[in-house]
Parts: sequence; structure tokens; C-alpha cells
Amino acid sequence: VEASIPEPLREAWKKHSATEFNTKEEFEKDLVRHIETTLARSMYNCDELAAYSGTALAFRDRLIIEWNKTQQRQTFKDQKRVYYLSLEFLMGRTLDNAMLNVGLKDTARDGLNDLGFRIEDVINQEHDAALGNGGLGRLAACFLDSMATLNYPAWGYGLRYRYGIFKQEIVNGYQVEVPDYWLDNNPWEFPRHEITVDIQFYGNVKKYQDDNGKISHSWEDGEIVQAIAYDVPIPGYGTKTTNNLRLWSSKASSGEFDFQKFNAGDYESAVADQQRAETISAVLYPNDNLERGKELRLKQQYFWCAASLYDIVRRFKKTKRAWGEFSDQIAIQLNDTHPALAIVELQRILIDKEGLEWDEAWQIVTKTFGYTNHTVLPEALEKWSVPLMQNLLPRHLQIIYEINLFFLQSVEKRFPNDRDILSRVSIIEESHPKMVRMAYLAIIGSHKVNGVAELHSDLLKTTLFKDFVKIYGPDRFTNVTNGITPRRWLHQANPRLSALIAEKLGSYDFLKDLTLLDKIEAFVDDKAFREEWAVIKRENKLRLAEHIKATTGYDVNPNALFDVQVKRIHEYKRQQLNIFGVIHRYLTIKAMSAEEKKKVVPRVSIFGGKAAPGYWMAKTIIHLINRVADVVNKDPEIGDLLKVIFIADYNVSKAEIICPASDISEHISTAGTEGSGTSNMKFVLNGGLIIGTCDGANIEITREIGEQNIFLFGNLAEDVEDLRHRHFYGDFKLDPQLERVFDAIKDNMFGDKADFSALTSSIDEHGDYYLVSDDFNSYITTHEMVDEAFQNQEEWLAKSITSVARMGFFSMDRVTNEYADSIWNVEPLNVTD
Ligand code: C3B
Repeated sequence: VEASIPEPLREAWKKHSATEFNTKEEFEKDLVRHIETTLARSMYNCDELAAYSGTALAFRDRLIIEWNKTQQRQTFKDQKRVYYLSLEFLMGRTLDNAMLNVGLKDTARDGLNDLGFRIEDVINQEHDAALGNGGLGRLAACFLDSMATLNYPAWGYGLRYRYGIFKQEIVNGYQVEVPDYWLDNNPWEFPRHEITVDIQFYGNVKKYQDDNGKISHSWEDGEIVQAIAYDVPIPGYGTKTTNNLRLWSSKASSGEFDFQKFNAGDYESAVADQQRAETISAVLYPNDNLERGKELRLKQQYFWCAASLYDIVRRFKKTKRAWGEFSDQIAIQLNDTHPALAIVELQRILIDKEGLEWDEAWQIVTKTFGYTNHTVLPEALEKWSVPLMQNLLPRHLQIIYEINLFFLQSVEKRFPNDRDILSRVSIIEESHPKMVRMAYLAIIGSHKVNGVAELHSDLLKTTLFKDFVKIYGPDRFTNVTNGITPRRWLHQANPRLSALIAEKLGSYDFLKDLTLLDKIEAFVDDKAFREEWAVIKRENKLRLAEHIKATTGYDVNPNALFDVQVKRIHEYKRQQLNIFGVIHRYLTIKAMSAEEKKKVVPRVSIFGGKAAPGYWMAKTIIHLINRVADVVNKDPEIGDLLKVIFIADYNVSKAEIICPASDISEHISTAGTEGSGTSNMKFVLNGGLIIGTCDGANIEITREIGEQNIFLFGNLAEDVEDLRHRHFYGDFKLDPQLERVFDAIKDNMFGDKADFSALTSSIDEHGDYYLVSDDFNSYITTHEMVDEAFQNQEEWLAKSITSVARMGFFSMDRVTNEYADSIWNVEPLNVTD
């Protein structure tokens, strides 16, 4: 359908085209209009939530005007585009970020003030958009911010979950999960009821032969579910570019299926079908670094891949280009293997729907896709059972077998004498049932595979994907070390530090080129600057102390050393090591004389993070932290010397309060297990020091900021296998100081020891897979060094300033440019008007 207005009538349109507010007056006008009309409220009936909604709507108008222009510009210029496929986008709040990115936060502050509101209260009304679990989802959100800021023509594609990650409550020290229904009052999405795609499941494959003997396949019958697009505008910082995040929502198809049932008078069953269809996009799976192989999850993956590819292909076909140009126009990045089916789906579209030959299609496919691996943990690597896939996606399974056949034939040709290699690299694992190895499919179907930090990418090449390096050569594998957006993680989270830096550097240009931060190193000895730096840290600690008081009831001393570990709870991230260290500290202080106690550096140990609902060990760790907090915080012998805090429901907006308030933060995964980590970067960028293992991006952070500015401890990745081996053969003695900790736990000091026996026995009886005991001594010794360093506040400050100055490398903008150059081959779009 031609929906474009004929040329002669366009003058009338242009005359009335929507305009953007720029001044305080104009903002107030838009705000009041939205409150009085869109929201049907008035000055007699306007609470902070209504003020939030009105402000959000006013800014949304601005975003959508720029969104429209950006999309027109991108269509007109018709350059190569990037599509970022991610099952998770952990966006957090939007309003504050939108105000800062379009440069109108001060205008809004003044306007809201005139109308009776404080901007902070208004901002705090917003519900986080929490469509992700942790690092992987937050990285996708940082990508969107950077791609828009750097003017790349780029879209994100994801799922519009009705329920994001659950809300965590702590009841009697236990985690309780509460559903997060977040869509009420969400002004940031635009339903596109006109953009729908029918997605097929189940059914069977028929083979046809035409008069020339050519074979074709057709996927028939089964059931159809409809995908509806919801668009979220993504404004860049200091640019007019406003990109798009398209999220798909599922609905029953309005096609023949229900009609048959309606006609048969089967209303109830028709409604049940409707509900079944809607469950596809109902809920985000709450596992971080863990795959469970549930059919509904596979449905989600295919639903989202198929809808996104249909959309991408439709847009490409409008340009009337030849298929051979597809990969010159389109780059698709796979955020982990979750979207690996997109590879198969594109091949299916090209051969079954568009009639291309296999080889031509496969060339297009492999030139289009890039695959990012985020973890080497075996339990996180996706495998789907062949029978399950056969039932749900019969044609796709055929194509996977075909891809595998051609691949294995080529391998056999190259390595005719290597029998084993074929079974090792086969996409199909010969187990019972057989499994489809999604990572292998992703490698074979992409032209580039990258890890997310140097160590991680090296480990991929030497362990997990070793055979593929042999087959394809080392050039297919590369590293792009992760980063974070300085807009949210410095400017928005820590406005005073950002302002201080801007004052010294003469502008906020560092927010667009973070390497400019190096200029603040010149001020490291400037007394006034140092003082301001210290004041800002103190105020950020006070803000966190208020949050702690309001949410836990505990008072914490802002002069104490704030020691923070916030991230998903996982054995490999070793929150257990931290809490055992806290118990060690507690026992040590309790054994001290009054004189000795005077020398203790007061500490607040702060934890936060969610455990996957079915991950019992992680839940046990949360329970232990809360029990220790109960005992320690109420012990009169301890007073201010030690406090233990568990912050419930850690999320993006809480991270914005926590990151600027740390003195030291913990990034203490067993060496070789953390892909990169990104909160390590957030803490250092906010002037906190870190204690960490030689793992993930910690290693590159050390290289950038200097070893004298970081507290490293523990065994190295290269020694892990050996150590585990020794445990396995019983050549192992529990660290004596850890034994003292375990004795306290087994003495019921923190409640019934039985509650924690699985946790302690995993270490002292069952092989200590995460090497807690092996690293315990060096961990507590290093913490003693932290205490000592903290007593010299002047040196501590110098470390803090120097580290921030050297963090330029970890900007997401550097990351995005590296992907653009070395994987996507796309150029930013020149935004001149
Ligand atoms: C995470 C990794 O665990 C982190 O080390 C890494 O920084 C981020 O991805 C981003 O690259 N990750 C995750 O959050 N979920 C997974 N399923 C796998 C990795």
C-alpha cells in the first residue's frame, strides 16, 4: 500500500510539522499540556508520578521527532546498517538519560521547579526497564547508547517481555522473587500495530520437484503466532541521531486458525490459544550464565529471530538491490548464541522463499553475521535437543544437518587423517538425545567470532574453539574488550564528578572522547582539586548511606571503608569468598584487645545481586550474607568497626547510586571464568579502587591504570586446571584461616549450620571447584593491604584520580568503533542538518 502523501499536498504537512521545545517556557507548555490532556490530570491533582509521566511525554515528543528524521535520513542515504540481535537489553531508566543526551536537563530542572517539583523526585518515579539478567544485557544497552552517539545507522532487535527480571525481596534472610510487571506507565515505547509478522511453529516439511527436476522444500501446517513491533527511541549524546530498538511482542494470529474455532463455536479454546501465543513474550528467563533447554525458550528465540529477519529482509528488498549486495548493506551481530537460529532462518529464506542456490545463499549468510561469545562456562553454552528442534522447527533442523554435512566434508578434505576431529567439531553432538551445539553453528555461520576481553578471547582460541582455529585459521577469531558508556556511568550516575572534570578540562568533550580524561592526571597534586574530589566521594557515600538506612534500617558510618560487591550471585563470581573473608574479619576483631581495636580500619561490606530462582547454592550464599549481617551488625563488641549490608533488588538504577560510592569493590572470580566483567570498569571510572583476580578485563584495567593502583590476588588462570586436579586426587588441605571460619559456621554462629552445609562441603569435601580455599590466604592478606592503604588518604586519593584519568580505553565508544571497523565494516552517517 502506498502510504506516502502526494507531493502537492505536502506543503500543508510541512506547515504543521511537529516542533521541539527548546526553552524552559516551551518545556513547561508541553509538560502542562500533556498533564492536562494526555493524562487528564490538573494542578489540583498532580502527584510526582504524574509529573514524571508529563515530563517523560514531553521528552518523548522530542525524541520521536528526531527519531523520525534519523530514520528518513538513514533510508535516504541507504548506507550499510548494523542490526544488534540480543535477547536482553538491560536499559534501566530512560528519562534522566534522555534529558542529558539531548542536553536539556537543566531546562527541565528549572521548568519543573516553576511548577512545584524537584527533578530528582520526578526522576525517581521511573520504573527500571529490566529486560536483562546482568552483564550481557547491560552491554547491549551500552551498545545502543554508543551506536547512536557515534551516528551509526544501527537498530537493536529484542523481545518485549511483559515481565522483566524479577524483583528481589529479602524475607527472613532469604531471597523471594516477585514478578516485575513493568509495562504500566511506560511512555518510552511506540506500538506499531501495523508492523506484524506471522511466525510459524511445528508442522512438517514437504519436498517438491518441478518440471526441470529442481527440488524445493516447503514448511507446511503447524501453528502461527503473530509478532507485533514496539519501537523504543534511542537518543545519542550530543547528536541528533536517534536510533531504534525494536522489541517484538507475541499475539495469536488473526488468521484462519481461530476463525475455524470461532465458527465451530469453540470460544473458550480460541481464547486459550490466544493466551498460549501471548506466553511466548511473557517472561524473561532469569538465568545468568546458565541455559536450561526449555522449549518455551527455544520458541522465544525463533520467534524473535524470525520476526527480526523478516523485517530486515523486507527493508532490504525495498531497495531493489541484488541479493549479492545483501552483506554490503547489512551486518548482523549475534549477542551470544541466543540468536544463532537467525543464521538458519536467513539461509531458509534465501533458498526456500527467494529461490537462491545453496552456495550463493550460504556465502551471503556467512558474510552477514558476526558472533560474540561472552563466556567459557560449560553450563552457559547452549545446546538444544534434536528431537525438540525436530518437532518445533522441522525445516530448520534439516538445514542445520545440511550446513553440518557441507562443513564436515570440508573438514575431512583438509584433515583426512584426523578421525576424531569430525566428531569434535560436528554441530550435532552424538549424545542421547542428540544435541545441536549452538556455539558451533554460530562460528560456522559467521565471518567473525569475538571474545570480550583479551584473556577470554585467548582462552576461546586455546580451549573451547581450538579445533575451529585449526580449521579456519586464527583470523576468524578476534578480541574486542568490553566497555561502558560514560554518559550513564559517569555523567548521569556521578554528576558532580563529571562537572568537576569538565571544569578542569574546560568542557564536557570527554563524554564523547573518554581518552581526554588523561588530562586530569596533571591535577593529581592540585590541592583544591583533590579536596573537591574527596568531598564528592564523601557525598556519594552519604547518598548510599541514606539509601541503606531507608531500605535496611542500618546506620553505616560514612567514614568507614565502603567495600562493595554487586553483581549476579554465582559461585564462579565467588561472593562466598567475600563473605568468608568478612567472617574472618569479624572473628579477628572479636579476638582483639581494646587497644588493638583502635587500629582497625572501620569497614562496611556491601553486597547486592540476584540469584537465579532455581540456583540453590547462590541462594544459600545470599542467606549466609544476611545471617552474618544479622549477627555482626548487632554485636556490641563490634560497633562501627564492621557492618554487613545486603542491598535487595540490585538493578541498574541502584548501580547508579552504588558505583560512585565505593572505596573498594570486589571482582574476584576464579581466574579464567569471568568473560570480561563490566562493573569493574564502572567502579574505577567513579574513583573507586578495586580488588580483583587476574581475570577478564581486570587484567587490562591493570595494564591501563598501573599495578600500583589495583589490588590483585589469587591463582592464575593457567594454574587452575592443575589445582582442580589436585583437589580431585585428595591432595588438598583446607586453608587454616578458612577452617576457622568454617568452624564458626559449624558452631551455629550464624544460625543452623545445616543451612550452610552444602556451601561449606562444596569446598572442604567436594573438590572446591572454584578454588576458594586456594585463594583465601592471598585474599585476606590483600585486604590487609587495602586497610593499610586506606589509612593514607592522600595516597589513596592519588590512586583514585590517576586511575580515573587512565580509564579512557574502557569507553563503549572505543568498543563500538572496533566492532564497526573490524567486524561490521560500517561507517557512521554524516549528520549535518
Ligand atoms: C556476561 C559475562 O559473564 C561477563 O563477564 C561479561 O562482562 C558480560 O557478559 C558482557 O560481555 N555474561 C552474561 O551476562 N550472561 C551470559 N549468558 C554469558 C555471559
